[in-house]
Amino acid sequence: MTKLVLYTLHLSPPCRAVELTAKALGLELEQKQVNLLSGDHLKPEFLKLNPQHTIPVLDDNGTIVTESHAIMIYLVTKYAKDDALYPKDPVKQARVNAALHFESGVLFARMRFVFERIFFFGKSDIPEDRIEYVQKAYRLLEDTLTDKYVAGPVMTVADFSCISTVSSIMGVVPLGESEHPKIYAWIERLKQLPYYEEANGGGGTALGKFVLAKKEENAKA
Ligand SMILES: N[C@@H](CCC(=O)N[C@@H](CS)C(=O)NCC(=O)O)C(=O)O
Repeated sequence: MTKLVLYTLHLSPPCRAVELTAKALGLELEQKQVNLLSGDHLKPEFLKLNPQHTIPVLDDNGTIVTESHAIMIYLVTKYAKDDALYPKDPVKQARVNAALHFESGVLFARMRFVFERIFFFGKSDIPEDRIEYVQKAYRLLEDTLTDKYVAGPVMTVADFSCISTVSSIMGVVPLGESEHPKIYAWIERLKQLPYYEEANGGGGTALGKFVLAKKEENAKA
């Protein structure tokens, strides 16, 4: 019997991307909560699992897999009935990989540049250049969405990755609907998934609200 344990925190976008993947595959995850604010990720027992002290981390019967993109690909490769979510075809796979790297190197990186300023540096402002940097990422995503999904006509793990971040940052850096119709249509498409709300919807909105509340708190301090 497979026992999959996920070290996670629902507020964290990459953790939600893995949750979406597990739901899509019908896999059950035993969740172990890692509270980043109280420093659980810096404790020796967690550092043994992931010396880079990031979540999510997957423990599959003793096999440790770190990093959300690697975990999603691992789960699909090992457990999926077909390769739809991460195609074996090299051309299709290259497009999915490109979208995954876009999430990691552009969307998530630019979100982090805003959020960590509030969380870890106690600031109460978001400089204009950081906002613009996120808005430029929105534009890149809008232009990338030439099909129904980020890597083509079929939904893949890259959609789970990108939506987990976009749904978190858009509550803090506004995403104009008239300028980004393709992003809004894509979000609506993903919202139709029966497991979307549980795996990502609430968490994305909650992270945005959490950041704004912390920003207010920092302003009063
Ligand atoms: N590229 C990584 C990013 C993971 C990441 O940065 N996770 C954040 C939470 S959203 C974290 O664990 N931060 C704690 C730290 O960096 O020490 C992934 O997709 O897994």
